[in-house]
Amino acid sequence: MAKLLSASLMCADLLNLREAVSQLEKAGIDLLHMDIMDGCFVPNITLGFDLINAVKSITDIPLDVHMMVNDPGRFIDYLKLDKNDYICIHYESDNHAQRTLAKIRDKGIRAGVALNPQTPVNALEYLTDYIDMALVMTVSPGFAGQKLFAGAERKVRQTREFLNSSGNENILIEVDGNISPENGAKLSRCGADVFVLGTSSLFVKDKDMKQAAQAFRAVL
Ligand code: S6P
Ligand code: MG
Repeated sequence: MAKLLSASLMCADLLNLREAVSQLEKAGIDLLHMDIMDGCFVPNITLGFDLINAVKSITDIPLDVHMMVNDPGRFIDYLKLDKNDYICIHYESDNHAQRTLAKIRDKGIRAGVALNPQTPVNALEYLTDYIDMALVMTVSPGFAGQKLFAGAERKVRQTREFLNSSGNENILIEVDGNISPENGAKLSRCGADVFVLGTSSLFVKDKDMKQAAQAFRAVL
C-alpha cells in the first residue's frame, strides 16, 4: 500500500495559512490533517468548521479531519467535504460511533475511527464495515510536541495484524503524535500507512518543507 503524508495544519503558521497550504502543495503532501478540539474531550481548542471549509475551498489536497470532540455526530453536517476527504471520530467520544461512521459514509465522505493510546485494538472489531481508516494515536490527543507513548509500535503491529486477519487489509492505519522520521520509519515497518507530520518533522523553524517531506518519504 502507498504510504501517505498528512500535514498537521495546527502546527502551521496560523497567521499565514494560505501560504502554508501553497507550500504544502509544492512539497507534494498527500493529505491535510485538520484537528478539531472542543476543550472537553481534550483540554485544548484548535481549528473550527469555518476555517476547515475555507481551507477546503482553496486546495485540491484531500482533507483528513480528526475530531477530538464529545458526540461528534452533532457536527458532521457542518463540514463541507467530499469523497476524497476523511473524517475520523474518536471511539471514546461517541456512544453511537457506528451510527456516526455510517452517517459520514452516507454523506459520501471517507470515515475513520481513532483510538486513544489505552484503548484496545479490539474496539475496532464491530466497526470495520464502516471505516476506511483506523487512526492509532501515538500520544494522548490534545497537544503538539509530545512524546510517543511506550506501546506505540506494539499497538500498530497489533492493529495491522487484526485488520489483515479479519480481511480488512484495505483499511489504512494512520499514526498521529511525535511522528519524527525515526518514529515514522519504525511505525511504517509495523504496518502504518498514513503519517501525521507536525512539529517532529515538517513544521520546524528554518526547515524547508519540501526537503523535509522528501526526507521523510525516503525513510518509509
Ligand atoms: C494533537 C493532534 C495532532 C498534532 C500532531 C502534532 O493531539 O491530534 O494531530 O497536531 O500530533 O505533531 P507533533 O509532531 O508535534 O506531535
Ligand atoms: Mg490529530
